[in-house]
Amino acid sequence: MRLFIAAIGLAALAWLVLAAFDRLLSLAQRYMTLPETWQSIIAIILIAFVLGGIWVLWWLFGRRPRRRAPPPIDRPALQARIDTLTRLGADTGDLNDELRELDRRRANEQIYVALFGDISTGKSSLTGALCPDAAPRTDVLGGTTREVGHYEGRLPGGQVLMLADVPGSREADGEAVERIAREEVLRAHAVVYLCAGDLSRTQAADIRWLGDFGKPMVLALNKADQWTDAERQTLLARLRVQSDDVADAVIAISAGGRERFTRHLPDGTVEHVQRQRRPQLDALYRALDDVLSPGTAALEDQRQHAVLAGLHQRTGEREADARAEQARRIVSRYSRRAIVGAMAAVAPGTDLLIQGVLATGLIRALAELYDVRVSEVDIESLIRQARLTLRTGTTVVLAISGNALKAFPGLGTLGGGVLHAFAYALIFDSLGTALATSLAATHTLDQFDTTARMKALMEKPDAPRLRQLAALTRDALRANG
Ligand SMILES: Nc1nc2c(ncn2[C@@H]2O[C@H](COP(=O)(O)OP(=O)(O)OP(=O)(O)O)[C@@H](O)[C@H]2O)c(=O)[nH]1
Ligand SMILES: [Mg+2]
Repeated sequence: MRLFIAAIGLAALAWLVLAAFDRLLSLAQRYMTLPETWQSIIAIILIAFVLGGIWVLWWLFGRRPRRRAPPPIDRPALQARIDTLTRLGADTGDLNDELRELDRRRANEQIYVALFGDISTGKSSLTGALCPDAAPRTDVLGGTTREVGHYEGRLPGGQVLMLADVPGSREADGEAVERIAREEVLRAHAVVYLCAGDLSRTQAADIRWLGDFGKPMVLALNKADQWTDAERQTLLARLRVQSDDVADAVIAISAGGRERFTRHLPDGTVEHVQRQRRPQLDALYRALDDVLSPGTAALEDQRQHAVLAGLHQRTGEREADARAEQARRIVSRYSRRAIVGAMAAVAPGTDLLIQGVLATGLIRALAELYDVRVSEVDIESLIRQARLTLRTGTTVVLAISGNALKAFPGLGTLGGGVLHAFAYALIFDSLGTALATSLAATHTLDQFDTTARMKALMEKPDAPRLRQLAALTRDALRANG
């Protein structure tokens, strides 16, 4: 049957192709019979159509750098999430400041261009070259710029720009300044990414990061005076490949910078001289003209998009932190109950069995915190799995608890049963912490992932955690008498 349908389909297709061909032939024949002037007019129109089609295809697929625009972020929804975080006690001052800065820049209608790149690639030198009145500090030492500086510059065509000179990336221990730099880069309408040779893996990742935010971007190979023409061309070709065609333009420039040399004078004395290298920025002027050509309104839309996408990420991180903090409180509350429960048991056995009611409460509370729906059956099977895990680890848990008692002598004085109380604290804390991290990572109740994490936490607790559990056990026991 399928063969039959396929045969009919093929026959219909062949008939259509033949008919189209026949039509084309008859059109061609009629064309040949037309007077010469008509023939020329039709030929010109046809050629114009073909050229127009090629141009549209090139415009659609050829020229555009390969970039994905981030998904649009709903600002009122984002604001609501930030407000919820504020109510939960999280520090959201910087998130609100970012929104205010977004509005402030929209109102002042200035075009911002950020200079971004690794330390010592010449960002401050380029700022100095583009804004002759500004004098940002530059030095051969990496990490010279420590904060964002704004300088007004003007392109040869007359366009006024606000340049942002930001601290360089990849300085040892420079995560904090690097974050400041990235946040500033997202606030700009366009970015000039500076490098001084082949891209390292981290530099290529920076460029992809910019591309993911849809940033208009020029990749500039600086210090081009250090290379011959041929070397420069080879480097530029390699940069295009390494940057995965994400940049709007890949160019070579010379920001200038200072050069130091020694001069031997006729009287035999030696002089150390510093002078400014001549900047070569024509390619940059052309690339910036091109990148900024969509105009203020279009660039501003893109900018807002990127800032909101960045804020969405930061808010998400803050939400994850706030949840983790709440999860810690829940786990601590249940571990405390487990300690009290252990002491209340008439004769605590050596078989450490997870206390079903408490474990159910803990699992429910954490699942609710992470918005994961769980059924009775899910909870039952997680507890069963946790008990199985525990059975093989009982001796280890008791040994660890025994050692912890010796390490925290205050506990030993609290009398019998403390060993079990501490063991319960370790078990509940391991189960709760494991479940919270598993829920955060997988967004489902995965009993195998949870119990694998639980086993690791139970059998290899680190010293600060043991200390904290010892304190919890001591306080719970003292409070209960
Ligand atoms: N040969 C050459 N050297 C340059 C050029 N531009 C800058 N330099 C030198 O590169 C060094 C670093 O320049 P900076 O402008 O301080 O670099 P930066 O990117 O601002 O550095 P950080 O602020 O530390 O991130 C200085 O010694 C400059 O003189 C250039 O076009 N050619
Ligand atoms: Mg600098």
